[in-house]
Amino acid sequence: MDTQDLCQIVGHFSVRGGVTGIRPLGNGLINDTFLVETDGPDNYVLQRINQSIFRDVDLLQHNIDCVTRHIREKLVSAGESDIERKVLRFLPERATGKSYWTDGKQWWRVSVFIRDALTFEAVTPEYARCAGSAFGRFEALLADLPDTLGETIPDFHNMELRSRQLREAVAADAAGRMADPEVRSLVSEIRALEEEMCKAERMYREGVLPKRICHCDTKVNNMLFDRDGSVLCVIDLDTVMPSFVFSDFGDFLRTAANTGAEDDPDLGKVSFNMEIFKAFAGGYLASAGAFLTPVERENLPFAATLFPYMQAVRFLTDYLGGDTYYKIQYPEHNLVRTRAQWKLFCSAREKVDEMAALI
Ligand code: GN1
Ligand code: MG
Repeated sequence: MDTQDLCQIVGHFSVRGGVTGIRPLGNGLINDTFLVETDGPDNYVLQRINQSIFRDVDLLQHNIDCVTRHIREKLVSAGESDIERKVLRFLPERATGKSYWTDGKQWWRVSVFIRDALTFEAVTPEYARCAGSAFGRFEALLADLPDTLGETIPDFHNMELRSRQLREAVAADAAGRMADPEVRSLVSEIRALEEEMCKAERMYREGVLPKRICHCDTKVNNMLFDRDGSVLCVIDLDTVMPSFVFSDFGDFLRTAANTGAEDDPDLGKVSFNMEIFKAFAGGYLASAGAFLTPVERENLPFAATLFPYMQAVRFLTDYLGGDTYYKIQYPEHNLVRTRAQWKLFCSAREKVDEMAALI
């Protein structure tokens, strides 16, 4: 797709000013994202929604419209300043007024690019504390959302489902990768802990663990920071849906507390950083502490292990299935990601007692 085509797509939305440039933005693994520069007052973010993953784009955009409207109203009634930098604004499509445009084959949306914001792949403890309090606040802001949100990916963070998908991928062995002894040993190490790692779903069935509206993709690079370290805005709202609070707590730490990269080929660099845990948990408990139940609170260390575990399961499932879900840069990428997430999980698991003491 060239700049001219992208320009035409942008033309379906009511952008202000003329487009002066379009270039790829960020490194998300699912959607395609571009920065649209203009000679008008704002720049924009153009995204192609991955419709093989988000099957119901109407529902997806309905969720996003509800969430952004609700947060905006709350910020206005709290008398906040600089609101345009604190919540995303999606542009209406000119003909339909909807927040997306489709030609029936591809789905696109445009939001206003938030100025002077910083993104990170790794954070300092100080930024982690701010992020913790931002996520607690995000969940608190959405606690009284009047609209019903659908699950844009049903059972997205359901560990029982993810385990079943791994078992199915092992049985099907679609890409013939089970022949590799390393893969077989990863599968058996992962599966040995399956029961233990599916405890949230059991607690939910027993009625002792609630679902709340969560973000469900709290990777550190889904947050926009201001220069002073405070979190301006939480982005990437595709997966906002009812889930356990473990989702947001665990997925942030999975990325931020990793001393290496998500896909680090050097496992020596990967470990779970307790300084980040301490700062993030401190910030989170300061803003979410009031609504968390004792069961939620005491399982936060479990959440810190659950997400590297779940991500290892998801990357390995995709590897076994022939790399159909996550974008990859080289053939073994999903295996390298699996190894790194597994290493991170093992490191976090060694530290759960220490985490519990801090909580
Ligand atoms: C995907 O879109 P992105 O890159 O922020 C994925 C997350 C994974 C993450 C792993 C819809 O997030 O669940 O944790 O990759 N999103 C979806 O990096 O599957
Ligand atoms: Mg993202």
